[in-house]
This record gives sequence, C-alpha cells and structure tokens, in this order.
Amino acid sequence: MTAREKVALITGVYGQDGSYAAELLAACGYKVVGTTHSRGGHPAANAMAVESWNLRDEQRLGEIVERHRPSEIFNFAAYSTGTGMYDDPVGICEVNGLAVLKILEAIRAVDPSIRFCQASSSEMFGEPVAKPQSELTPFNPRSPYGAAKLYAHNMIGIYRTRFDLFACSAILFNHESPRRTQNFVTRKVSRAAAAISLGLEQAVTLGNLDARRDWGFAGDAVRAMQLMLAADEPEDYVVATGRTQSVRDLCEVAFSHVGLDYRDHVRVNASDFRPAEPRQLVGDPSKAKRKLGWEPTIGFEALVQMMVDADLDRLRAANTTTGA
Ligand code: GDR
Repeated sequence: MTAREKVALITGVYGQDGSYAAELLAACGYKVVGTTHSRGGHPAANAMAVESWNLRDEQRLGEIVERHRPSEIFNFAAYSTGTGMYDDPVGICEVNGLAVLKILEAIRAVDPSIRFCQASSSEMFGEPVAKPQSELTPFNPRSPYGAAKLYAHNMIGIYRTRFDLFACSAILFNHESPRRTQNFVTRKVSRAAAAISLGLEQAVTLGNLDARRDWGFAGDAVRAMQLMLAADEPEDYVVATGRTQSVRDLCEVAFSHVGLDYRDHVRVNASDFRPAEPRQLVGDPSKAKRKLGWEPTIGFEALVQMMVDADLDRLRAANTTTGA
C-alpha cells in the first residue's frame, strides 16, 4: 500500500487553536490547508493554502474537500463570544451545531476514509451532574453554545456508528495562550497586568473573581486532537488538566509576575457576572493519558506567565513604534 499524502484541512485556521494546529501538523509533515471566514487573526504561516469558507455554505465546503482531498479534517471554526454566549442563539446553532453535520455529510459524499476531529467543549456539561467530568458524565448544557456543541457531538457519535466514519469529538476544557483575544478572561488579565506594570493603564474591571475553570494550554489541546486522529480507533476524549483555578488565582499569578498586587488594580462589576455560571467544571483527562499517552506540558502558572510576557513584548513594541 502506498502511503497517502497527509493533508490536514483545518477550519478556523486563523484562530488560536487553528493556528497552533497548523504549526503542529506542518511540523509533522502534513500539507496544511486552512479555511477562514475572516481576514483577522493569526496568519497561518504554515498553511499551503487558505480558502475562505462561511460555515453556512455547504456547497463551498464540498468543493474545498473535493479540491484538496484531505486525509484529516480538524474543525476549529466556531462561534465563541466569550461573554455569555446568549447573544445570537440561531447563529450559534448554525455555526457550532449544524455546520458540523455538513462537514460529516461532505466526508460521506467525497471520501468516507477522511478522519475528522471536532473541537467540542466542556460547556456541554453545563451545570455538571458529576465532578470531575469524564467521557461518561451525562451532559447538561445550560447555554445555546453548549447545546449546539452537544448537537454536533451527538451527530459525530451517530455518524461513527451508522456510517463507520473515523470521527471524534475532543471535549476541550478552557485552553488559553498568548493568541487568545481579550474577550476571554485570561488574556484580558494578562494584557491588563502588562499594561499596568508599564504605566499605560491603572486598573481593570472584571466579573466574578470566584468563578473557577480548568485552564490548560491551547498547544497541548491541539496535540491531543492530533493524537486522537492517529489512534487505532475513533473515540471521544476529555482534554483537560484535571485542576481548577479561580479568576482571582489568575489575577494573583499575572500581577505578581510583574511585581504588583492585583488587589490594587482589579475592580469588580457585579453586572458582568454570568447568569448561569457552571460552578463545577473540571475535567478528568485520565482516558487521554491512558490511551493516547497525552499529558499537559504547561501548567497554570507557566501559562499565565507566558501570556503576561507576550503582552509585555507586544505593548513595548507598540510603544516603540508609536515613539512613546
Ligand atoms: P469561557 O471563557 O466562557 O469559560 O469559555 P471566559 O474566559 O470568557 O470566562 C472564564 C470565566 O471567567 C469569568 N470572568 C470573566 N470572563 C470574561 N470573559 N471577562 C471578564 O471580565 C470576566 N470576569 C470573570 C467568567 O464568568 C467565566 O467564569 C471558554 C471558551 O474557550 C469557549 O469556547 C469554550 O467552549 C469554553 O471555554 C470551555
């Protein structure tokens, strides 16, 4: 059997996860083809081709899959506001739910041997019924975003069983990096700590400091997904660190990294609290460790410090450019 050329189609290639996946897969010898619906984001230097794709356009998806004949598809394209996820429930359902069914249909139509990995979300657990959450924990979504992701997750299971597709769902807990946008609390805090330490700003206003999350590194999360598609069997996996920290812990680490006390600079606005905050979200990554040999390489403190350092570099560079 001649080895098939490894071609990875990465949707959302200009986003945080898509850009890390493009780098990882290119380094592993893949020809990388990306799709994007926008021009902004992180230039996918390692992508051989970037196609524009609006997730609602299934005909165009079929054309892209036909043209590039990927061996693997990674779906990172998603509608993720990071500010509540209640703003546009119909759009969220189309992009985070129905678009995944369209990808599965395109795989069936063009080449059922294509392997597929979906970036699913711990938001599917919503208000979790057990702690920590594993692949066996029942889902209980509490937002349109979580419900749409769960629809996609269920369709993946159905297509795997019914049509024998190599389709997998990575149940990703929060995963962060310097490439996060400031819509997310980690980057909002890392940027604020950097800006305040440089004397550019005085304070930052946040929502609930007691909210807890299982925060990992985005580069580790995409590596887990690559391992999932390299496995012998298609299966779903929780991708998490197994630990939680609070937003307060995040502030503590970020501000102390630049020699400051967060209590002097962080304000709280109660109207920014989320209406339905999942209180017990923490993943159990033991299956990924046991079956894929996957483990996170970067812990919480190192992750936050990396993000603050990157923001210091960016702000210093911007200030030099503007001659400030
Ligand atoms: P999340 O990430 O909603 O978990 O979604 P986010 O960083 O927005 O919120 C994390 C926690 O921080 C609290 N918080 C604040 N959040 C923001 N954005 N801004 C603030 O000022 C602030 N203050 C406190 C929030 O209430 C929340 O508890 C991420 C995304 O990656 C999704 O795509 C993914 O599905 C889930 O994680 C798992």
